[in-house]
Amino acid sequence: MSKIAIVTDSTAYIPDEVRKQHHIHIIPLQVIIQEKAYQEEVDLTTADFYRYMQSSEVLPTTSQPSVGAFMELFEQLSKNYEEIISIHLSSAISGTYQTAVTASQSVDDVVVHAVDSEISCAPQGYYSIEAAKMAASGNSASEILQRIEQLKQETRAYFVVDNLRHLERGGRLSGAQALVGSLLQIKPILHFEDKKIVPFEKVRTAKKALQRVLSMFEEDAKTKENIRATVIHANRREKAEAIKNELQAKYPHIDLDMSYFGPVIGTHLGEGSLGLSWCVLD
Ligand code: MYR
Repeated sequence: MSKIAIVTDSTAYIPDEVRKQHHIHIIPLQVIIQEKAYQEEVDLTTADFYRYMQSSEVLPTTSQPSVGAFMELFEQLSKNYEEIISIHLSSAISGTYQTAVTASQSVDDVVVHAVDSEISCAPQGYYSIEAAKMAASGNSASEILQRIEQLKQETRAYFVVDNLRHLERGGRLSGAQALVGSLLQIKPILHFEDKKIVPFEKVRTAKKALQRVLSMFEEDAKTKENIRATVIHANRREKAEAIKNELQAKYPHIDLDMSYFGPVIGTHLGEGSLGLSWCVLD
């Protein structure tokens, strides 16, 4: 067994079998529905969450894991590991990373390296899987942390929401003044800049927004050899599958995958959102 444990939070949406295969430990964030807190994908499935969103007027909110939950996990891992690398969603959209830092200062017998992924979802999952593979191959924590920093530089991620009101309501959209007055008429392409979610480009229709994201991807796909990409969807499996199949047929050399926006991220993006992330590996 490796001396380094890899922890990430539930918003990486790593499938169970992959998580087990790579011994990745997950700390769940929570969705609050009518004053009741649910740990996502522990006591609320993604399917049940979207069913709830379709049928209820009362919209959910979210919350980060508690310091106590982090401490309990870190203490448990300290029995079998010397170090922990704990990788979390961007610190500008959630207090999860900061909570991991706080908990890390209160546990003995194990060195915890908290990492701000500066993003979330599939890219965060990818960093965690890479970290777990490296840990299993005997790499040191500093080698793994360095690799994550490199992967951050190599990652592109763009997403388009069906309706901006969820991001607005949750206060997770920065630079929204650029969109004032046109919130309902446009489908902005969003991305992360300096850890925050900001509009990348204003586009009139969802179709055009998606075309623009695909064309940015294709610029890399046509010229770069080693690319790993993920189509991400908020309860739009068929559309995501169609995009994935189309891209795979055009670019067979690319390692293409599909993932989803689960309950916590779905609360802030809303059903129907689509994203594409890719990493240009050297
Ligand atoms: C919390 O309550 O701490 C969780 C807040 C989560 C905010 C999520 C905002 C949307 C993130 C979109 C990620 C797209 C990655 C490709």
